[in-house]
Order: sequence, then structure tokens, then C-alpha cells
Amino acid sequence: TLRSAQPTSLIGAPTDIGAGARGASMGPEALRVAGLQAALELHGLQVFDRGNLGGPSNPWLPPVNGYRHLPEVAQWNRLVYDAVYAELQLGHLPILLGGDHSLGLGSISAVARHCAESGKKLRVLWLDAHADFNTSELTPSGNVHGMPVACLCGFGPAELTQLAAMPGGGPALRPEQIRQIGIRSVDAGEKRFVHEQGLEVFDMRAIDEVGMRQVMERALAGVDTHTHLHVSFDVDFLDPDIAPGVGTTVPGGPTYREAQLCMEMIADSGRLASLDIVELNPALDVRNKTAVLAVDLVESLFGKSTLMRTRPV
Ligand code: 6HN
Ligand code: MN
Ligand code: MN
Ligand code: MN
Repeated sequence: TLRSAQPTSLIGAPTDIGAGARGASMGPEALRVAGLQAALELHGLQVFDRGNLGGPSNPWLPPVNGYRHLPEVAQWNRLVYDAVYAELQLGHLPILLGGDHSLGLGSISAVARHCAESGKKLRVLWLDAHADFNTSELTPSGNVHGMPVACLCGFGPAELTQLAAMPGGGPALRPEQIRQIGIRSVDAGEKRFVHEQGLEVFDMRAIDEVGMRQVMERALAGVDTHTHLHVSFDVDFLDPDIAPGVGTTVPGGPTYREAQLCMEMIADSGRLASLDIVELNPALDVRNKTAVLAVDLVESLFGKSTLMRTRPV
């Protein structure tokens, strides 16, 4: 079962600062209680749990100029950025335990900076029911967890778009580095903007029509030994029948088997180099089953499989 010599580091970010429901702040502890570290160790990984970051509490205020809690969101993301960047510098594989999906900003900004400095090609797989491509003009809610992909591409306030201070001063990501999978809820203005920016989106219809296997083959096309593969796993990617413990459920998501295949095919690429597990909301869960499911899927992402496959089916 020894798959990888690269140590992994768990970084807890217990906040719901960017979300529209309270409770994602309990995500890191729920993942620990569900046995994340032991599960990874069973698969031969060395795991360091760095504990939790300590950022501002949630003032639970209405949006201001299209953003809810912008200063606090920025502060949390600076902490996440520094913590993820430090692990990458050590040669560890960072696993961000959210927390809401606004934290993908800090995490992926650190990964982008690291890739720029080490000459790696970055590919981001965004597993989500939502595109998270809103701006302050487009957002129906003001919740920043609906905006991180746009901010990473340079569309947003400086305190969120400039986290990485990229060489040359550009945005952390270009749209062509991103593949979105499982998408089934996109706001009207957001939809036009996704199209305008040319994001590659494998929505639920694509999964229905060609199946998860072909979707993943396409999403991973071009990934090679020079690629740093980042997975941003919003737990609301999963069908709410199997994963009720999230703040923004959308029906019609991937089944247990589809999600397993998705994770297994990412593992087979051999290029996974950083991970976010976000939007888990224990306040809405049933006996921690969504956390247990997330741990099960993350095991597959790190190479647990039923059999040792020496050739494709
Ligand atoms: N998430 N599109 C909605 C909004 O408020 O912008 C929902 C966003 C959900 C974000 O689940 O990470
Ligand atoms: Mn196991
Ligand atoms: Mn999301
Ligand atoms: Mn989502």
C-alpha cells in the first residue's frame, strides 16, 4: 500500500466567514473525528496534523458593497496562504480542512506561487455543485464562497486577487488551468461570465451524457510529470442524498460510485500535489456521515483501490 513518499500536512481552517449558513467552521474537527489521519496512514502516508489556524470570528453581518465580511475573509485567506505555502516549501502535500470555499483563494494562491517558482504547470480540478465565479456585481448573496474562482482569475478586490503577489503581478490562475466538474447551480450573471471567460465546465449533463470516466479523461488530458494537480473538493459536489452535511445542497449530484471513480482516476494520474476539503457543515449533517464519506473518498484520491490494476479495463 506504500504509494507515495511525500508527507502530507493537515491544516485546519475553522471558519464559515464566506458562507451563507453557519457551521462549516466545525468542518476540520468533524474530518478528524471521522478518522482522516488514520485513514491516510493506513495507505502508507506520513501525516502531520498542524492543528487549526486562528482567525477572526464571524460577525454575521449583511454584505457591504457586494461582499459579506470582506476584511475577515481576507484575513483568513492570508493565514491559509502562509500555512499552505510553508508546507509546499517543505515538500509536503498540503490538505486544507475547511471551512468554507472562500478559503480556496488562499490555498490555490499559495499553490500558484509555488508552481511559478518551481517551474511546474498547474492544473486545478474544481469539484463542486457551483461554479464559484461570481463578482460583487453578479452575486445574489454577497457570500465570498461563491467568488473564489473569479478572484483567482483576477476578478475581485485587490485584497483577494493579490494574495499570491505573482511574479509579473498577474492573477494566480488563467481560466485554461481550471476544470470544473459536477456543476449544476450557476447564477444567471455568473453563467454569462463563465462563458465569457471560457472556463472548461463538465456539468452534470456532461456526466449524464458521456459518463464520469470520459469526463475525467478529458479533465485530466494534458496532465504530465511536470504538472502540479490541485483538487478543490467542495463536499456539495456530492449528491445530497449521500452528503447532506453541507450548507448549499443542490439535488442531482454524482452518486457514490461516480464520485469514487472520479477520485480513483485522479489518483491514477499520480500528480495530486495539494487538496482542499471544504464546505463540510457538521451542523447540518446526520451522525457525521458526510465527514465519513469525505474521508472514504479522500482515501480513494490517495490511491486506495479495490484491486491492484496493472492494465485498464
Ligand atoms: N459554495 N452561487 C451562490 C452564491 O451565493 O454565490 C452559491 C455559492 C455556493 C458556494 O458552495 O462554495
Ligand atoms: Mn481504509
Ligand atoms: Mn464551492
Ligand atoms: Mn458548492
